Amino acid sequence: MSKFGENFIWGVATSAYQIEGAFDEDGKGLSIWDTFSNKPGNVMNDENGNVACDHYHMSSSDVKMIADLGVKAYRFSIAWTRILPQGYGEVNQKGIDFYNKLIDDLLANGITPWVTLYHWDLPQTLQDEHDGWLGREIVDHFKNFADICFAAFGDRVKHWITLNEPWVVAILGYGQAVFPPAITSNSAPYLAGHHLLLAHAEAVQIYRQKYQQTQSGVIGITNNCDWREPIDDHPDNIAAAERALEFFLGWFADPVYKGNYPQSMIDRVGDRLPIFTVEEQEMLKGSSDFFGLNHYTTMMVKNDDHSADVEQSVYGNGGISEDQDVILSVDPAWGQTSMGWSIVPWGCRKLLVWIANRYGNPDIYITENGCSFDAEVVNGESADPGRVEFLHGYLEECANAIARGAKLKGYFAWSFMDNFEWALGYSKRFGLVHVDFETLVRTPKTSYHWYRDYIKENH
Ligand code: PNW
Repeated sequence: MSKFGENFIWGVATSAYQIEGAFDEDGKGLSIWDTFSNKPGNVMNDENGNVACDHYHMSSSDVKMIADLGVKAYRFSIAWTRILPQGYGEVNQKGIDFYNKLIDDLLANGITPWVTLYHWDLPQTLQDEHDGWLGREIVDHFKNFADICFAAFGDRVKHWITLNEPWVVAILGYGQAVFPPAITSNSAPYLAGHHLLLAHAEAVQIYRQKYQQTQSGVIGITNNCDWREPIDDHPDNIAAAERALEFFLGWFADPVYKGNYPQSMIDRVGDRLPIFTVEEQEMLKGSSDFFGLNHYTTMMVKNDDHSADVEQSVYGNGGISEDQDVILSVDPAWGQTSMGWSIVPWGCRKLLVWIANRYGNPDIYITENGCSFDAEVVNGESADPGRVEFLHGYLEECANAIARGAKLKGYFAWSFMDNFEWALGYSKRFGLVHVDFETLVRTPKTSYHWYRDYIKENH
């Protein structure tokens, strides 16, 4: 038997805004990412997702390339504004048609769709009318959108992910102003996060009440988390690393598995952290059929005793660091991707084991893991040895986590193809497939061939 166990699910992942393009076609409304990226100064080189990979027009051939890769699962997201141009109101049939065709194409090719309902592209109308995720109203709007998707696609879609990375939405959108709605605050992230959690729970509740019995699918949430390694074995630093994980993953996973925020957050954030009612706690607890995890990197943690003035990097530093009293750093010996994220495969193993221990050994799916590296296309070949090494290292540590008892059941490489990397535009390439953004020609990279062989060997 393979070291990944029987029926391990091999996949690749993408998201709507990052690949689809056709931003205003066939009745689609504008999302906060359309608006944000079309304003100068927000995205590197003023790039946007107006065309992106033009997947909207090329989905049939993209599905063929996914099938040729040998994966049996494909994770993509539905653009809320294709289905409901304003976020609510009348359904746009052309949007439904697009995803119907994609789903049918996938199934015809033996690929199981894993569908994310929210990968950051909030309808601009809801942003304007309710302050986005700061308004409690978004919870009901999301529930309504989810309901429509279950009804339209649930006869064929059996794997649902409500939200992608609420931590990123809250911190980068409402704390550090890197993503829309570009707010800088040390309290807004906690309010946005609170509504994100409630929206997730409401969507799950409606799925379970109206659809799960007849459609027999599963539903969960995907959270992102880095590993946090204590810088040494001083008890203060060990405690600080644990706290950093609680502020990162515990923030969103504790409510889903235990019904409330981690005590460390309740104690430290104080009245900036909203409180769940007893009914909300009940609704949240157990609201995920599996543990979705996006994992990219590792940082070291030292307890911040405020003896020194430490300058911390902003993007992706692990949240609001003053609430955590942690000082993050990286080991200069670690390799780095072109994103500047450290390559630390053993961090992935430690995180998987940490999740298994903290959350009662749930089924875990890595719904994203990967790296950005540049690749040159020479004679129709695109070489990316760094990505091969990265994926190999991380997958071997996934197997090690399984050997230690973690129930990792599947792995989705991020990403199927190069795409719009949010505020960094097209400058970062995460794909197994190279995309020439001038011609939109796709070329498999070395990593594509490597992943195909690796899956075959470990089946
Ligand atoms: C994830 N951080 O984003 C997203 O789910 C993808 O859409 C994205 O392309 C991919 O990872 C690579 O960035 C993240 O700051 C963005 O820790 C930022 C962070 C983590 C994940």
